[in-house]
Amino acid sequence: MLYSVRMRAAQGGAHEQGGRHISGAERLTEEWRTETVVAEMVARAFAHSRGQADFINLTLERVHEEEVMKVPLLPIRAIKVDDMVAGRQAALDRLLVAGVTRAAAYQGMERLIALLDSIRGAILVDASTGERLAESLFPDGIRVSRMDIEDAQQYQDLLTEWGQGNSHLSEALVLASKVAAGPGIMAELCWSDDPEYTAGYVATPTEYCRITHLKSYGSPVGGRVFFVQPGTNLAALTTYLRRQPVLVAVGGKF
Ligand code: WAQ
Ligand code: MG
Repeated sequence: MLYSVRMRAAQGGAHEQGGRHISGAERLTEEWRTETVVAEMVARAFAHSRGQADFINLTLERVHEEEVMKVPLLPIRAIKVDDMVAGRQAALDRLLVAGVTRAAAYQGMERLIALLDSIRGAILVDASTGERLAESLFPDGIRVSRMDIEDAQQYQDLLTEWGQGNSHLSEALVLASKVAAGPGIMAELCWSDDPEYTAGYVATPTEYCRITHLKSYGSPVGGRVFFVQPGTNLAALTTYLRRQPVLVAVGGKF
């Protein structure tokens, strides 16, 4: 039996009361592991480099196996750059290759750069115009949840083989694999909100392109932008992102 376990932590009160977002996490885990997963999440919320949380929301929900969809793990491409400027240029190039227009790629990136502080969820943007979508429904962005890796041991072995042991990458790659399989997603742009973590990525339905510098060291502002094909059914897409249980399979064929 599977449980969806979700955590969001804030400082200065709950998110919905104007608290500052500190951290979040989401897992889809076997029932027998839920206590361990909850303990890990609480520890993470209390010891985050963005600050001390004073509000933590934990949600546990049973998920029926027959609702679970499987999607493939995206392969990783690594791009090493010397600094943030080169990294952002590389990211724009990848977005164009993915079919996002130049205007939308710039505007999407500008929306992340313009954030004064990190918000909880991802910003949806039209991949043709750069216009923000579904903002009134989701002013704090869309929080993707109910996803996990199917086989944690196999995944860990694979990441070790690739020389990529860190938890930022392992979590981001699972999230990006779910997002990339979403109906109407053309690309995702992300960089971390952890001050000491400058890496980010552009993901498309065919690859996760990891870029070593997408923001300056010390900045607590990160975020995600999802570029959406014009004409996409937004209700179907946001429901998929927020609610569809997804297990990401290593090396699967779908
Ligand atoms: N759904 C939607 N948006 C999210 C979610 C989610 N589940 N989790 C985080 N975000 C948004 C939110 O605005 C965060 O402030 C922002 O993304 C960054 O989240 O080495 O660490 O968890 O290849 O800080 C990418 C590079 C690391 C990894 C990403 O993101 C690598 C990272 P963070
Ligand atoms: Mg973070």
